[in-house]
Amino acid sequence: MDWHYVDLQAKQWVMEAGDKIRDSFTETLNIQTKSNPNDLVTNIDKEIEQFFINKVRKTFPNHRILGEEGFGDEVNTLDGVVWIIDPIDGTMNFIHQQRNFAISLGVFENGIGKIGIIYDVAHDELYHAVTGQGAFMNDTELPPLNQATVKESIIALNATWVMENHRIDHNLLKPLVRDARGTRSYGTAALEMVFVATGRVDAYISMRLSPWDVAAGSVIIEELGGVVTNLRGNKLDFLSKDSLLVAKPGLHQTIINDYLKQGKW
Ligand code: 2AM
Ligand code: CA
Repeated sequence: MDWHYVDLQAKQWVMEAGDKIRDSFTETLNIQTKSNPNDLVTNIDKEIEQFFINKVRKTFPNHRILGEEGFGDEVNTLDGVVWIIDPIDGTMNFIHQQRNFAISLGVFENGIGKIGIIYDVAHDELYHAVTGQGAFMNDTELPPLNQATVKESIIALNATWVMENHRIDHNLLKPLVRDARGTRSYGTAALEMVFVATGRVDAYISMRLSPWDVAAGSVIIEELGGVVTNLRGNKLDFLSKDSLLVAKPGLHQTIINDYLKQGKW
């Protein structure tokens, strides 16, 4: 597989999709709900996913596509080449803020991440990596991630997880929130992963994300020496929903050993 060619195509399509999304800012959105009243989708999410699917199918007819809005293939294995696409990650932000959302596109071969592209449309910042060839923000290569301590870290996480909720004991993350230098919440998993990649935050935690939320980000983070697992420290399978812990290398180990193994959940 000529990954350089696949990467060039993918980036070109992502930039085109970004133009379409920016054009939509002046249009009236058609907003619908999915699994619950706060789980939103718009006509733009659907149109952008279909745009990618048409491009991939025409150019790489043997590749399969796993897309959030369900216009791709029914993907139950990662055999062969699979594109994992979230046309808009952070749809609630897209609707309410017209910023803090991203296009997220990962390409995997036999379960191994090969290409990760995340486009922060509102800031025109394209984060991209081909495995083994470095990770970049626009044309600037990102440096490898350094070690960090909890007390000097900013940790991205949603306040939901320290409120009573039906996924974890809400007391589990309290010591980590207390010991960290600060916490932040952006509402877009793809950009929160990219913020770990650039060092704007040191770790990102979520209790439940889908493959399209994390596929591209994991390629970029791992290229920089960061660590991507679920909260038990196990690798993700990119086929099912899972929890997520993304962090700088030593910090990841510390969070698992000193905080997450202590709690019952
Ligand atoms: P989305 O905007 O593509 O739905 C918000 O905290 C982050 O979690 C976003 O990346 C959002 O992706 C994702 N998210 C929101 N609801 C979700 C759900 N029910 N399952 C998995 N991920 C979700
Ligand atoms: Ca989405």
